[in-house]
This record gives sequence, C-alpha cells and structure tokens, in this order.
Amino acid sequence: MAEVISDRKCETPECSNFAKLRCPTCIKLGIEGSFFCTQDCFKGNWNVHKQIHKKAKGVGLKPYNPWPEYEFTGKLRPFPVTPKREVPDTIQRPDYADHPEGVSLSESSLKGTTSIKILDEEEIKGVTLASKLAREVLDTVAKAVAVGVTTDELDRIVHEASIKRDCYPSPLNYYRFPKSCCTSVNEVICHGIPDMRPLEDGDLLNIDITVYHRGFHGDLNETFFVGNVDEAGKKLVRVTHECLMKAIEIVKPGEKYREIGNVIQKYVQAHGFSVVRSYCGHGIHRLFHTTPSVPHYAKNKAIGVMKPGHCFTIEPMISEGTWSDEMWPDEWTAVTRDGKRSAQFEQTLLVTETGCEILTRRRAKNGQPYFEDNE
Ligand code: EYF
Ligand code: CO
Ligand code: CO
Repeated sequence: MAEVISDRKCETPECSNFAKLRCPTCIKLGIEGSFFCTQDCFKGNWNVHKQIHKKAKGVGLKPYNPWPEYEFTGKLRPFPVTPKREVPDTIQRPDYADHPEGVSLSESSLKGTTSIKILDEEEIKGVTLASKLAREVLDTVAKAVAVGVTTDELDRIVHEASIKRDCYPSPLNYYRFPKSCCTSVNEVICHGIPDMRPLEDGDLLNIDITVYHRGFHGDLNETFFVGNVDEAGKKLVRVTHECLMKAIEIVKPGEKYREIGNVIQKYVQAHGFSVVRSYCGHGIHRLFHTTPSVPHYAKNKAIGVMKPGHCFTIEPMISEGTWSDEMWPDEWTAVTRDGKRSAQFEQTLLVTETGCEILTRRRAKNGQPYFEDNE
C-alpha cells in the first residue's frame, strides 16, 4: 500500500477513520480515490475492491470499439477517454481555450502571411521561460512511464505539473483537442489522445508537451521505451533523435528553412527509414503555430531564411515503413498507413547571431528548476 497524507476517509463501508494508504494498483491504473486507513481494512474490503481493477482493465467486458466500420492499420486500438480536466481561473489562458471550436483567432488573423516575427528582448525572455517550464513538465512525466500505467494517468501528471508552474497546457481545447498533452504509441505518428489503455512491454511512446506561460508557448517532445523494446525499435528511436540533432546543427542566420528537410531525409533514408510529410515544424512564441512552416522531407518548398530572433520547432516524425499517414475517425490521431511504428523528437529553437539556442534542452540535474516536483 502507498502511504499518503490526505483528509479523505477510509473507503471501507462503515469505517470512518482517516485514510493513510492508497491502493497501488489503482494509482498505476489511474483510478481516482481508493483510500484506506490500514492494511487490515484494505484486505477486509479486497473482494469488493478488486472489481474496480477488473473494470478498469476491461476484464469480462465487450471490447471497446467506437468505430466498428474503420479498418485499423495496425494493432493499436482506442480506449475510453476521461472527461476534460479544468485549469484554475488564476492561470493566463490562450485565446482558443474558451472558443467553442478551439479556434485561435490570433493565429487565424495571420493566415496567408509569410513574414516571420523577430522577437524582441522581452519576447525572447518570455519564450525562453515557457520552453524551460515545458522541459520540466516533460521530465516530470517521463519518470512515470512504465508498463501498466495508462496514458490518461500521464496526462493527469502533465496537467497538474503544468498548473503548478502557472502554465496552461497548450493542447487543451486547441481545435477542441480534449487533453493536456499528446501521447502517441507505436504506429501513432502524432496527436494521440491520452486514454485508459495501459502501456505494454515493448511499446514506443511519444509524449508531446506544450505549455502556455504568461503569454508565451514552449513545445517539445521525446519518444520513450516502455519496458523492453526490440533492437529495431531502439534503432528507429536513435536515428530519429540523431536526425533532429543533425538538423539543429545547420540552424544559423542566413540558412534557408527548406534546407532542414534535406538534412533530415538524407540521414534517415541512409538508415532505411522514411520521413512523414503531412506534419511540419512551426514558428512558436505568442502563438502556438505560426510562420515559418518547417517540412522535414527533402526538396520541399518552405519559405524563408533564418534570422536572429526567429523562434521555431523542428519535430521530425520518422517511420519504420511507409511515410504515408492517415487519421483515425476521431480526426486527431495520425497513424502510419502500413501500421508500422513511428518515432518523433521535438525541440523549440531560438536563432542567435551565431547559430541557435535549444530553448527546450534538458538542463543539468543541479540546474535551478522553477518548481521541484516529487510526484
Ligand atoms: C485540427 C490538433 C488539431 N497540433 C500541433 C491540435 O505542434 C504540435 N506538436 O509539436 C501540436 C500539438 C497539438 C496540436 C496538440 C493538439 N493539436 C491536433 C490534431 C489534429 C488537429 O486538427
Ligand atoms: Co510538440
Ligand atoms: Co510542435
């Protein structure tokens, strides 16, 4: 049993003691509550309590399939999604947070423009802090990745870690996206919705975090191994990380945005993998997505030349098989058309006079976090 400090009462019927313990299986499965006062009370209630675990695991239930007509491309299936989590009113919200369709009017007002904003000193400070906080949230949730943990539980950790840092989790309600981060497993390329699926041994899991802090966004993602991953999966993740680092190496004033895709595809193709074409890196600062658009594939027609003060992401999605993607009927989850795995890494970059600064870089353990988490 996990020890807890709580003002909750023991859940055994007719026991009114304060709870000091929580069921570890419920914590792992992301089930709220499950507080008990003592081991004896927990054991006495076991026959009833274990039904909660069975229900969460779907034992004895009909398989959940919201889209009986859809032919899945791979083995992954959707699981139930929990209700929307709230953000306290004290936290500054982006404009789309309260739009009924999640539309960002500040972003749509710039549709069609190709000019790239040059950030001033105050804006550089803003985006640097948001990026640092996003990194802290990713490093916090990374510690919870394990076999049996649901992606919904990871989303809860992201939501709370964001709020603790005075951040709004940028994905929440962005074009009505229902959760606070994206969790993309195996054949999911990007924009997977956290749900009640427990992670399985051997899964590849990408967690994509963006936070909005006092008017600025910071965006990064990493792909994690769940338990023991096969050698082919490890190679896919290594090559994906390496191609991002190779692309970052060319970022400097005067470089064309269209060159990034040439560097990435050359490296990835040499290792036998393919580059997803439907999703691009993007400008980011006061807006979540703006100019420039940064394709990750070769011979692209991206507009623009890098200048000091530009801020943008590079976020290559690299697949084991085909580069071709399709969308699940939820209209968010992008998957590979052949059902093979895909991996991704993302960083937010600021162009400097001599090259670039990786604003979302992992910082030394004894660096000064803005908020130390003990989740
Ligand atoms: C309208 C979304 C809208 N889009 C992009 C919205 O840049 C990103 N990651 O690095 C990124 C993250 C999210 C995002 C989270 C939610 N959205 C997703 C999918 C489809 C869609 O259609
Ligand atoms: Co991202
Ligand atoms: Co992004």
